[in-house]
Amino acid sequence: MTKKNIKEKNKNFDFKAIKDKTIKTLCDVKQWSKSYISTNILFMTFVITSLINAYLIRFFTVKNYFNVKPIVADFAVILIIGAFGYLFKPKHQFKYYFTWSVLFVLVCVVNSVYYANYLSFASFSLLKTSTQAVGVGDAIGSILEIKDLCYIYQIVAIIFVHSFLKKKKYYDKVAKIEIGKVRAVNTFIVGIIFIGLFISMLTSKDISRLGKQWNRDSVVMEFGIYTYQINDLVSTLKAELNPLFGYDESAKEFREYFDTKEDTSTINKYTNMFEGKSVIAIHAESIQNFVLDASFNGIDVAPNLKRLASEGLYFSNFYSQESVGTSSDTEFTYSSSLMPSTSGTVFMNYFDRDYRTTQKFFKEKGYYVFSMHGNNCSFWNRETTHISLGYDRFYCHTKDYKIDETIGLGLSDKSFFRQSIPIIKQIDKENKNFYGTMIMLTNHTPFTDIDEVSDYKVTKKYQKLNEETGLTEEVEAPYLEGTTIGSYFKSVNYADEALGQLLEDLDKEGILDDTVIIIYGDHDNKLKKSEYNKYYNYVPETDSYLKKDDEGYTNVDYYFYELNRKVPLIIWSKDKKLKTEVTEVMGMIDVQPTLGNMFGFKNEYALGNDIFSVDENIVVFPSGNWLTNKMYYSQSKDEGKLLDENETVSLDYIKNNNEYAEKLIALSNDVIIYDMIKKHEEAQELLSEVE
Ligand code: GP9
Ligand code: MN
Repeated sequence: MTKKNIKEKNKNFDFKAIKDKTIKTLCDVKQWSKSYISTNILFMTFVITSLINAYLIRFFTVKNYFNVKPIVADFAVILIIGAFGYLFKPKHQFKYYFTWSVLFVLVCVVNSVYYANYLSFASFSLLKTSTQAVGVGDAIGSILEIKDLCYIYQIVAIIFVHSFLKKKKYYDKVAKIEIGKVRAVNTFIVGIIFIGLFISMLTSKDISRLGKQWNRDSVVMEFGIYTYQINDLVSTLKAELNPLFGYDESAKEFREYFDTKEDTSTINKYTNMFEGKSVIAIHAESIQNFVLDASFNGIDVAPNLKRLASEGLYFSNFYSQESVGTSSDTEFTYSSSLMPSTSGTVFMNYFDRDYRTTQKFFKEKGYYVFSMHGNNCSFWNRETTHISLGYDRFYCHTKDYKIDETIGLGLSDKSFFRQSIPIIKQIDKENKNFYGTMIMLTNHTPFTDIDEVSDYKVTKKYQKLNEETGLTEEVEAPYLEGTTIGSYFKSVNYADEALGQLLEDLDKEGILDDTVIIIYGDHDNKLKKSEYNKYYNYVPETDSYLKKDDEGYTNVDYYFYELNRKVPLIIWSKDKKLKTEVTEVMGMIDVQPTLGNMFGFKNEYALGNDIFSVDENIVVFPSGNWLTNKMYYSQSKDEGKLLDENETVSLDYIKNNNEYAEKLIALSNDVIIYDMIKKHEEAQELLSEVE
């Protein structure tokens, strides 16, 4: 045999052996898979349906269809939870998987509804606010969509599969071969392997976001819905326990920040301008800024707001910084110059802390400080929190008002204002000065009741050629009639009329002569992008909408939507017509320092700025996103939009602002959780006593 032949033979031999081995392995795998599948049907139904639902919820909300990370994370969580099902006898496993299916479906449905209404994911911390759930219940109910319920098929599927298996005596057969503990351990180990794989895909930013949990969208985008919800449960429990841990480190950061903080406040032309004047601050529910420019057939949506804005100080680039606490977060941020808390809400969870509020400063000046609201006194825990914020009295609901006209969530704004006049008159008589907050209610989502009381039309009239007569005539296209955004405009128009009436009545009583009016929109209207598309892209001639490539098309994309969420802030007084528009970007957190400058008080623990003392301001949102006069930056997307595309910013600019945003949120949260202001003051006092 030649050398060549031997080589040839060896080669043939090796190849055959490998081939046989491969075929055998494949057969084994096939056999094993067949037997695995036929004896794990219920478990697999649970895994597959849970996985599909986890994908669906992201599909309908954050829309990151092609990201593998959340799929791996969801799969790992499902496997680990599913593994424990094997610890039950086969015939009892259904109860286990059924219970988890119901829980998972609940997570998906609740988050789907919550996202549709609040563009964020639900939090266990809000369970504490169960009274609020009742309050906004009708709002949510009317916006429930089919897609919110599609997840329920999982429960149907698991029941169906179970009854089928029962009929086929499947559980008895499996009981004979299944060693539950082994399957549980094996499945658990596979779950852990997937967790390992998932962790290897994570960036340090992802991990820090999971820890902080304030960027809910990006947690769901990267970690999937189940990890998000489990993590949320942990951080909600932590919120209860937080004050017990981590104080020293946070106190150090707090001291460092305030010790090195440079005082940017200046004496400017607004300093002490309104010292000694009374104040009525109007919390304008869901009033967004763009309504000031809106009109239908030549009739303004909000003529009163427009007039006040043109006569007074009008902040036209002003943003709310609310989180899950919506109205209550705005009340807090407005009053304290702190950000909302990152878990739970200040009004429900951290109301008993010592905050340096505008209300307390006015009280120190001898003002009578009160608040008024037509809705339930306990909503957002206001009855308690308002007192701890420094109000002397909270006039609310049936305690102080006759619920004689109901629109949407409760007492109509017109009736609320009408009934408030005699109360304010009395306060004005009994006190030299007062500071009052009036919380409006009618313009609250879903705006559906308004059609019954409003005759404001959201149609579009246009000229059309009558081909028979050859003359042009006016035709009315339906435009926004019957749409949610149409109802919103009607509702804003109603709220604006109510405001106009209030000011007229206050004037008649002589109260406006010595009172400054502050109006702020508390947050955006929570409408979907598709509603804005109806507003911006309507074609009356064809009763249809412009398409992407059509001339004049407005693309309501992510950035358009976010930038459009701004709300009005107006400071107006009858005798001082300031007629000034302030275009610098400004957040709710900046209101207290700005008012402080005008009314003569200063909160040394404020995290915002007097807008007249800064050259370039930054608005940080609770999501970690931020806005300057140059750009809007989304931390969850890790990208931003330049407001003027001809300008540029450096990478350092973005990095520094990202860091600032994270620092601000964390610091503010520490102040809230650890009652830092009180503790710091106590420590200072002790120190001065020792000295
Ligand atoms: C309820 C009202 C609305 O009293 O302030 O609260 P919101 O749902 O906007 O937080
Ligand atoms: Mn609100």
